[in-house]
Amino acid sequence: MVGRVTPDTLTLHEVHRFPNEPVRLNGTLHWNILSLHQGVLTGLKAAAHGTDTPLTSIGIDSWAVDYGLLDTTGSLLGNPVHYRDTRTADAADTVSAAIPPAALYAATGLQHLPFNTIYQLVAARGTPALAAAHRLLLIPDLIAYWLTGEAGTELTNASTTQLIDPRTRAWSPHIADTLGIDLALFPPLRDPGTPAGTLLPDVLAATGLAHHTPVTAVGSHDTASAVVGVPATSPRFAYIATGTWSLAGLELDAPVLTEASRLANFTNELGVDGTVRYLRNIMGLWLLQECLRTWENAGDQHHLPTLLEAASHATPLRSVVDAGDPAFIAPGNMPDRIAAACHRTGQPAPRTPVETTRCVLDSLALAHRRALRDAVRLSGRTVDTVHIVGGGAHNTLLCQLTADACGLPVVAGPAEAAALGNVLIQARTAGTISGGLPELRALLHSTQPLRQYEPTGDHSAWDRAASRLEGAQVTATEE
Ligand code: LRH
Repeated sequence: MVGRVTPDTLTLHEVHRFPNEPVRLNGTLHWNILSLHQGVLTGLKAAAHGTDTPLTSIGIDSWAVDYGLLDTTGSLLGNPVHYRDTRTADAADTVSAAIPPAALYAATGLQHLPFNTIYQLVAARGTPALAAAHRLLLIPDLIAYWLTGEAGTELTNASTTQLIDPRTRAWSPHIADTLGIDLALFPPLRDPGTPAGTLLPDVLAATGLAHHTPVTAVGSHDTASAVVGVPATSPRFAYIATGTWSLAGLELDAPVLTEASRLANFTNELGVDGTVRYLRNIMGLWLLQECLRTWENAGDQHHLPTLLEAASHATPLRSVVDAGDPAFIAPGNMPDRIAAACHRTGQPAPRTPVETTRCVLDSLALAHRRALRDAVRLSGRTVDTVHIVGGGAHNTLLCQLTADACGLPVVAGPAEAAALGNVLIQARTAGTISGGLPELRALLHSTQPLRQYEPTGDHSAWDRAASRLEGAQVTATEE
């Protein structure tokens, strides 16, 4: 994506898009990291050729928690493992035997997600790759290293490792020591808005970019950049960054580390400009993507817009599932898992792809409502507007259902909030624009197309649907 920024204009232009297809090898799900790096180089080349002015800067963001290991010569020790791989299945027990969950939450403020980096590192203990590792680089830091030869650990993404103390915004040596994790593997922390090196000669040759093109550290966690990209005009906003995941919550200036917050499985990830992203992970459109993949593998191809249109006329709230349930994390037959979850909670299983789609969207809207209500209750803040950013902002049914479920107006867009948030931090670092997050958001608000949804319908229907899941959700939280 190439962004063009002035103090009162902001445009984004897609110059290259490439697939990100994980590969299962020897029973382990990997990222195809070299193909992703090649996609980055091709994209940079397209960016270099597509503009008449040299690029001011490059910023990198990606999904969180995953990492590559390098040996002493800087060579990659194997393909990074995908966070949806099941290798962490037993790691939570190992970790909680060493550090009680309440103590881990008090120290790190992270919700329990089975794939947080600490669980991956505990699962990788004793492997030859970890034994040989000299350095660990989170995915965007790995790409930055390959572009510049300079190694750093960008802070917003570092906070998803569960090895950072959200009060000090620094490593938590006690947690690392107790779990036998060597913090020296991580290169020094760097803040968004700081230099991250200039391009290596082979990158210049492959892309045609100008010498000294700087790489700038941005919110390298995609969700951190997406939250920068929320076009809020008042401080009383909630956000839902929807794409593969729905990340629903609030922006705070200090973490909430209470026991109630832990039991509600809320996370305190670190944001740009000293903020905290207080949110819960909800399965997101992954549920639907994985259904489509399952149907397609069975020879039953569906056109998403047609399916969504039909789902908008399907019976509302016929059955709902807990869209926060970790049982949906791994790839595999999603329609069957959804049907099984409906049976478990005494509801009719969806019978057709249209009914499954409606069940997914109703369930996501219900989970959005629950997360935002919990966030308000646990933080003591009030909310008057919900912003939906990310790919899900294009999904009109999801946006309307979320407005209905939350009983609040929803402002949808921009879909490319992460790329915009990334570009804005680069532009501010380069001195093209100035100001804090409210000023950056004002620029987004005045330049990006947004769509507003007002809450409609019978609000009590959502209460009744929520009560169908309550028993199941309490059990999940207590576990
Ligand atoms: C979204 C995301 C999310 C993480 C998950 C691993 O892309 O970064 O914030 O929890 O991927």
